[in-house]
Amino acid sequence: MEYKAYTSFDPDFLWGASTASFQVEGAAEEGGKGLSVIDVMPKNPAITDFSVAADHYHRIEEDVALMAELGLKVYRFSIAWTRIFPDGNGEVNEEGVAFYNRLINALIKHHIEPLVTIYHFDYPQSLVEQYGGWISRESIEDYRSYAAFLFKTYGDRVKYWLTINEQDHVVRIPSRLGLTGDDHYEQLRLGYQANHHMCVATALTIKTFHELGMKGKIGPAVSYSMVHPASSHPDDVLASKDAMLIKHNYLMDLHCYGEYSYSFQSYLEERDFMPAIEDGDLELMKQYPPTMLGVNYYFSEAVRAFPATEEFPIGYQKKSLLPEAEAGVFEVVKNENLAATDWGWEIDPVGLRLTLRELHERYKLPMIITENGIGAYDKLEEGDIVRDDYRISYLREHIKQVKLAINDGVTMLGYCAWSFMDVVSGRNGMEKRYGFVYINRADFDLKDMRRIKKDSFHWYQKVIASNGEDL
Ligand code: BGP
Repeated sequence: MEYKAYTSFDPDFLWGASTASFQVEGAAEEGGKGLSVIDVMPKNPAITDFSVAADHYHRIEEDVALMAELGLKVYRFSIAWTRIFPDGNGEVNEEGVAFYNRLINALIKHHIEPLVTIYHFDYPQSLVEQYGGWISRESIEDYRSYAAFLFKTYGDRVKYWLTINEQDHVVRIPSRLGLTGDDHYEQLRLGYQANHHMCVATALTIKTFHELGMKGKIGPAVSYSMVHPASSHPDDVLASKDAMLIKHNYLMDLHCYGEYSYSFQSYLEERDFMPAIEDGDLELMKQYPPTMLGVNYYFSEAVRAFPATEEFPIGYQKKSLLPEAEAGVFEVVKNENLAATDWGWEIDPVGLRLTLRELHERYKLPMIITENGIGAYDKLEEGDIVRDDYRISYLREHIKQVKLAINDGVTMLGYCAWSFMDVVSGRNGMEKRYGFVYINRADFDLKDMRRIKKDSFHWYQKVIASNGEDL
């Protein structure tokens, strides 16, 4: 729909940018920090690890000054669980507590709202060793009590909280659960049990949030994007609806309604994936839903029907990091209408508007974009120039669609680009950059780590200063 009159962004719209602890901080074994599943992951010799990252741990004052110069209204970052509790439970590490106090105080001093992700992939390795981590029910209380500690310690200054980042990815990427071995089926089965525990832990944490009388909002940061039908053939349309369910909506239905929908339950039962559920679990989720939603959006996908055959029976999944094909359900295909990034992620700004509308219609929660951006091979030119016009154009087109979604009636609290500065990409090391600020290091050569403002920095500065009018 096109509009004659456009609503502008609210004057208190939160313009922001994001990072995550393990990708930005470095100092992986300093300051009393315990090991996380990320630190013990087998190293990929082709790409950089996370041990130094962007060295943010040693440079927060300098980095926050750059955030202030950019004009950020909000900065989304995650707390490394093992900086606070090196073993995931038990003894508190005061040095870690002090580090985040310094960061939060520096942000407040510059009038930047902190948006805190309680846990973003870097799960304590010790909890995996103690009882298997998220696949055990014991994980629920440890997460809740870690979150409660954060509320009590930082809640006087932090109003916006994200519970778990991209739970769906944690469930499907075995190393993020601390699982080893190569039994794909068993890992998936355990993944659904872990998923259930994470949902109960989220609801209990939201309950604690209310009981402590915390002001502000709380909810998960979900990876959610449209899955388009590859054609108007009804079988493809059905495949897209089913893919939306088993990729995204199953989780949102649990968080918001405490419900394994009938069709998702059938899907799980047919594959023998149904997790153990205790009495009261679903009621608890129903009673304590999120009060806001963080949305991570990079690309959309297109799917066609993938009928089960003798060769590909029900239960067959095409092996990839995230599901690309499921016999009897869907198969991801190239969308010929869209351009893609160098890593094949299809660029779909209108898909963002559709995503926000879909979420609004289904769950009616205020939302904040917690990640949106383009990974690229940025080039540092002489004179400290990075001409990232492709990034400007990607962000501009997506922000326009956020504005249109607001015109569609969606409640948006803010927009955080991924990422504030270059961080180590979750899957592709340092060669895939997302930031407004260039970090002068390569995959294996740390160089001088100096911070350099890219062209997109100056562009976003104007966007924020004009409250989204000057795009
Ligand atoms: C999301 C994660 C982020 C970030 C981003 C980009 O899944 O929440 O931590 O890494 O994806 O992904 P990548 O770095 O793999 O390109």
